Amino acid sequence: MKQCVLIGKTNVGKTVFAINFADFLGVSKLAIEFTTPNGEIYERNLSLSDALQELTSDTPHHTLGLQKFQISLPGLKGRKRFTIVDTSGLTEGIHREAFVRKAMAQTLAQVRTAAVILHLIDAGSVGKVGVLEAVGEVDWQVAQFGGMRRGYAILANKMDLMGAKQGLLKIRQDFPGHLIIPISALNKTGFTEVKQYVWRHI
Ligand SMILES: Nc1nc2c(ncn2[C@@H]2O[C@H](COP(=O)(O)OP(=O)(O)O)[C@@H](O)[C@H]2O)c(=O)[nH]1
Ligand SMILES: [Mg+2]
Repeated sequence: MKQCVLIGKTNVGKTVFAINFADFLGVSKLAIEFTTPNGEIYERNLSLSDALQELTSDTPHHTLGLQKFQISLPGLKGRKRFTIVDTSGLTEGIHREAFVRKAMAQTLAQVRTAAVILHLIDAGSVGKVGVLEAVGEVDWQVAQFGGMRRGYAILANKMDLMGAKQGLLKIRQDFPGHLIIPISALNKTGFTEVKQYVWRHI
């Protein structure tokens, strides 16, 4: 099964995007396969609203390990099935907790085999705190790696926040040559374009 991997710094909205994108694609219940950083696997069924409540948070590193679920995407030429892989957030430098470091290594391992890599950047914070704090070395690294292959796009998230327009301009300046799709994971805007992009690469 082809995989669409969500990657990016912690708190940029990867998990909100995963759940709301599933909703947008017509999924009403999620069968989520969790893989802990230690490699243990278990499955849970969650409604979309329970998933949003339990799995997203404004404290960093709420998602540790991988959360995968299957999506069936309807298109003109039938359906395509693929797996969305929500990953733990990347941080700058070497994190002090071994468990978090393990989770990050696990995230990077997913990227190698992914058909689609969606790299989320928080455009709302870029406008607010300046690109240096919101976008880090780790984002440049991901973009450099992603730019060498097919199926890599940047999602400029939180476009509903004040200052996000300015943030988007800055992201466009700083990541030239990449496809950048502005979205609000919270309000489900920009999702049609993301869907078309995923469809083309799955
Ligand atoms: N305003 C706004 N907040 C968002 C958006 N997407 C996510 N958030 C918030 O950002 C925080 C982190 O979201 P989460 O999905 O857990 O981030 P993750 O660590 O990348 O998985 C939560 O408080 C979300 O409600 C968005 O599009 N707009
Ligand atoms: Mg998360």
